[in-house]
Amino acid sequence: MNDRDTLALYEMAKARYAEAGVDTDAALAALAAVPISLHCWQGDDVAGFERTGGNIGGGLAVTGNYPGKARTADELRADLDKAYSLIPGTHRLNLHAIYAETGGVAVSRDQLQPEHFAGWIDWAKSNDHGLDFNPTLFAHPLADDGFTLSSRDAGVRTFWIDHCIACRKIGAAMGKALGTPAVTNIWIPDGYKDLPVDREMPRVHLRDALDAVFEEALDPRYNLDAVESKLFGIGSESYVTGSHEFYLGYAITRKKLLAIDSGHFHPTENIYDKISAVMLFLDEILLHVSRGVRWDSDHVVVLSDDLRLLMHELVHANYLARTHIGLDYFDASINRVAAWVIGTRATLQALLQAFLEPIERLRQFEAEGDLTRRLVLSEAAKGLPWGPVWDYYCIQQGVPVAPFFMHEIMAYEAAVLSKR
Ligand code: RNT
Ligand code: ZN
Repeated sequence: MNDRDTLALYEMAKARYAEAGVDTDAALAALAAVPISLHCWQGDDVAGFERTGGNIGGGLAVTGNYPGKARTADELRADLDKAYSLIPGTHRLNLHAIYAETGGVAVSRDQLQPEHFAGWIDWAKSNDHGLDFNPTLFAHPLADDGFTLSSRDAGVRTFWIDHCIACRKIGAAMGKALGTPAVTNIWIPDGYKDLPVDREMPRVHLRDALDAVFEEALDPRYNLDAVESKLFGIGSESYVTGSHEFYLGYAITRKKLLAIDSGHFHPTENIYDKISAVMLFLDEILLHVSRGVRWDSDHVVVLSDDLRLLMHELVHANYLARTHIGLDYFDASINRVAAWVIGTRATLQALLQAFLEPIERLRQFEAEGDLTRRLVLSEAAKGLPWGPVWDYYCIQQGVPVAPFFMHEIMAYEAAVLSKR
């Protein structure tokens, strides 16, 4: 198939959508305006550059040993450049504190400075990527017993409070340099493998520690704070301090962003139903789009019903301007550049499908109580030719259509990744 065929198919699809009352050109313009924050940690299995030889910890697990993972910041940036070149649109990068570039000098996490991210900021500026940021409260001796901000040890809490404060300032420096606020997201692994006797005390510590972290107000033009809940992790199966209820209450009372990760709820619980509930009480949210398979397994995001229903919410309840969309998964069993490209493209495809829904007619049936027609039309809409619209978008944005982007990834693997 060549570009001319893609264009001809697009014209047919456009006519078909017009019959359904949908403007495909408007949908593509809307899609082009939505940035996705790619997570740097897919490129090196959440290793970072501290080189302490410790475990990832934090109840996280990366499986697979596909060759070619990035070992340095330059390698990671080169891999990201390749990924962005195969994804339509302009997108962001989400960094973790362990990706600091300290010139071979060990810098304690509570001492990190914006200058340790100068390489990332320069790269982001020249490539038009906004940056987002995360303190790293795992893979560290002071996280080894499973507790950080909610530790019963005041010294441990202070270390992590100082790390989070340092990270907020780094986020603000990124936002100021790039002219778009960094979302600095705090996720902690804290929890117990077995049944605690006292479930309250760690949560009191966490509330107070977070209040200390956020004591200094930062300009929201530069930095936005988010807090991410979780249900359980490996080694924290019985209790997690930072549960959904904890952070929902915290985010509402402290006016923070709530980070909602699709893998952080019971396996049959879907985050798409949570958005319209929490948005009534919060200004903005951060999404970690992920895919749990039976547990919080962080599989590569694919175009699933869950993802489509999530994007339907953002688009049709008009939440896009209040939602920061990030990805969060790590698969070391496949080509890591492909993993970024597949997951980001799936996320964008789900968004496109939402923009292409015959929403007016669906709303009308719902308002009239004609639930049969609502179901008939939403099923029929699945068969509308969104694929040619997507392919046209790829051509328009100068990236290859699927599955042909794999040619470039295979060439990159042969020339670069396989030499590592
Ligand atoms: C862990 C959280 C968290 C991490 C990243 C690396 O369960 O989802 O967002 O995946 O910070
Ligand atoms: Zn997450």
